[in-house]
Amino acid sequence: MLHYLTAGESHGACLTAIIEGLPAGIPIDQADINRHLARRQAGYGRGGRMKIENDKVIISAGIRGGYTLGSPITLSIMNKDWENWRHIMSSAPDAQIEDKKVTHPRPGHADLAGGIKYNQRDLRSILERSSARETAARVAVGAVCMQFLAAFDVFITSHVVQIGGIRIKNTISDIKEIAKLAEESPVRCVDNDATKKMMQQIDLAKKQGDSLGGVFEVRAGNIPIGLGSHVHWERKLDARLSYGLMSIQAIKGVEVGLGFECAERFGSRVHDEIYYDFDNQKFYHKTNHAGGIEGGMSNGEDIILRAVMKPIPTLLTPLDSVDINTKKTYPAAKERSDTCAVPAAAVVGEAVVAYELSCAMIDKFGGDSLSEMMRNYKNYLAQVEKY
Ligand code: EPS
Repeated sequence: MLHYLTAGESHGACLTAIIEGLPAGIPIDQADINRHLARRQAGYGRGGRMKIENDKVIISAGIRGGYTLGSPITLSIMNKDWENWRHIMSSAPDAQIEDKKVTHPRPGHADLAGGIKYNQRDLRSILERSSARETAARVAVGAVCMQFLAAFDVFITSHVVQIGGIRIKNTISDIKEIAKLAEESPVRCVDNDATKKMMQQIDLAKKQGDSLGGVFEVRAGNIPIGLGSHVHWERKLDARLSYGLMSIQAIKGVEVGLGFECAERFGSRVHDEIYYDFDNQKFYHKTNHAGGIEGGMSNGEDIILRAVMKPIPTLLTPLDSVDINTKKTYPAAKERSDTCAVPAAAVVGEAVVAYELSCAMIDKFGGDSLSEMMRNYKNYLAQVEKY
């Protein structure tokens, strides 16, 4: 079973992730992990923090000579901003925790519920961990998972389909084309006109001390038929992918394929008709409204998932809140933050999808080494071909 854990506070010394359960023999390219970390830092609408950080991974366990050992993999990312915060965030008893103390919880953030639940009177002790800074660790984990999946030619990408009221009109079906165009846009949007309008909306939100959310789409291609299972709720691939996406900070909803649009259509315009390609001896669907998943299992088409991110709760023109000590009304705490982080969230979305697909691949073809898994995988493909 594959599993990972992350640790680290937003302004603490570093973020750490431990991945357990990947097979031995996966080639790991550290530069490629750093490439994904840089992609997550980018995106129009990010705030001052990203000018401070330059996320780079440190690998301290589980990889030798460029290959996984099958043992737990430890990844760390240092927080450069730690230098400015060490007196406040230090683990030593003399930490100056009174500096930057937060007592006015931000509506929409974890501050109030977390403060009450963990019985903390400085809400910084909550917000430091609930911060989306943690997603840097998840992207490092996802980048390792992507390198594992690349051995099976699985390809994952993402693009932004909506920011505020601006939504792209036309969709592109070619996954590699989506990847190329998204990478060229400051907001990861494949439509040039929408890109400009999204950037204008972000400028407007920034000017008003406000924030903006949006919708991103993650796609995964070359997925073998039969990942996940119909037999039990917790093995359903769409359920597992949705769980992963919903666990990203600020994500409020997930769609698979047509998603909520299914409600508007007759069944005949929702379900994807099945055909057989005699030349290549394989089943296929002409449409992909199901987003590559039927009955909780991959059906061989591209997996298409969308997630909605709410606007970031830290507002420079703050909403009303209450001081947790005096109980009087005050403006919510103001923290330096991002105006819009939907393009970054899309990169995090790729990472969690890579992790969930890696889990499903290991469940189905699992072995202690990549070569053992590859034998299982190829045997299965031969079985599928004969079906
Ligand atoms: C975040 C607030 C901002 C973001 C941060 C998430 O950080 P700071 O409070 O240091 O300005 O930049 O995101 C990151 C640091 C990151 O790496 O994504 C928050 O409150 O969630």
